[in-house]
Amino acid sequence: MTEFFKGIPKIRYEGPESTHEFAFRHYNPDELVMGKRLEEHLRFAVAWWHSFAWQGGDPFGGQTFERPWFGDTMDLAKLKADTAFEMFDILGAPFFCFHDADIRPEGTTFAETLRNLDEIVDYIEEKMEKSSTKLLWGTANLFTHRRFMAGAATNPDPDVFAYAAATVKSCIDATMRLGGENYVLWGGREGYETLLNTDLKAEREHAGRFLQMVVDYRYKIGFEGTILIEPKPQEPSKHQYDYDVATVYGFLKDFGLENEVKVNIEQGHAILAGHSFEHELALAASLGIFGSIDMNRNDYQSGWDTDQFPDNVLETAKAYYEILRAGGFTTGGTNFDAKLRRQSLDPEDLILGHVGAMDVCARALKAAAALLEDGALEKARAARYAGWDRPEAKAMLKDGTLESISERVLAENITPKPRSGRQERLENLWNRFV
Ligand code: XUL
Ligand code: CO
Repeated sequence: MTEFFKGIPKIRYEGPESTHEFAFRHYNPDELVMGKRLEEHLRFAVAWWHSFAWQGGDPFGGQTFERPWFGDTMDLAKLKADTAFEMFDILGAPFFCFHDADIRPEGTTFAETLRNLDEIVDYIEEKMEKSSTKLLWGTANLFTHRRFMAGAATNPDPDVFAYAAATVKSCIDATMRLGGENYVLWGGREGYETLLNTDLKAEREHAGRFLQMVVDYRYKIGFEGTILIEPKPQEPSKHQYDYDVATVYGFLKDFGLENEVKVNIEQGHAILAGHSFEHELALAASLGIFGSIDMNRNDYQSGWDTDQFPDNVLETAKAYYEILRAGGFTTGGTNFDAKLRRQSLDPEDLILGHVGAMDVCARALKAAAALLEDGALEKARAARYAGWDRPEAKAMLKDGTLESISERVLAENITPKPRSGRQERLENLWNRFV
């Protein structure tokens, strides 16, 4: 045992009346919701980067956190892993997620970096044998090091493309060894700072070819997890190619990958793209590419990707409603891509940030399930489209032409009668369930 979380108890469900800080009030992993345990619905994951690697910096100031594992040696990387697994245990977290750079120090050569990764993956593998926490997904950090400043797969320099491909290969290998259920690609620097120096067509084609190689490799080694792209419109790039779900879908279609790759949708990224989280989820589900979520919240005033823990039950409930309507998670889950505020220095803050977020998600999922089971919203939605069940409406879609439809409109003197969309009534309905 490390000393880091000393004195912090294992978090247990105590019910909504509990006033104990270190307890769940709403997240009871064993509670049955729509016939499934809450833990299996939500599939919570802790993000290694925000919880253990991030040092508290912001654009105006550096490190605020002091952690005993900060530093670049393998021993410290192991101490970090020890502490991480202690936190997973305290929270009862079923999953975690990582980037290569979160778990191992960078070597002076690529070969040394690979050796470091291998050694820490061995170490994590041993820890996982004694733990019930599994790997939701792994990914490669292709954005922090200066070699990636102009992109990874979309870099003008083919040597960087090669370095990125070799890195992703090592990270898929690591993810597979640790039994990961998904592999994520987030292209933070796959975009541009200025169009003035950018060959947009070439960069997009290189990114498509790169993704085809990822999919080929996954079949080659028999990795059974889901490959996920995580859309984000900008930040750190001025413009990112994986802008939002619709853009990613167009990109996948273009490269013949729409049945191979799904999306990992992040609340804060949806907001940055000018969408709601539920919009991105509903669209992905309707396109058949919904995979997983990164749960957090952005500050609506600052306009940055602030990656805060979620605290808004209604907003979160609307998201889980779309997820449940789509049939729930399969390989995906709820990854807390969320970090402490830079003044939250204490080990307790790290635990309580997650406890609160897990409770918010549990409340939200239960409200969403109750509304879905009640059926009122789906009934109202179906009633709004009921006209499309009429034979002439079906025939119009099937073999209609502009001429045949025009003849029918004249012959039957069709005069549409506007009907209320009933938005306020449906909004009031949500209030009954949250
Ligand atoms: C960045 C972000 C990443 C990805 C993984 O905004 O969300 O942490 O989730 O690379
Ligand atoms: Co994310």
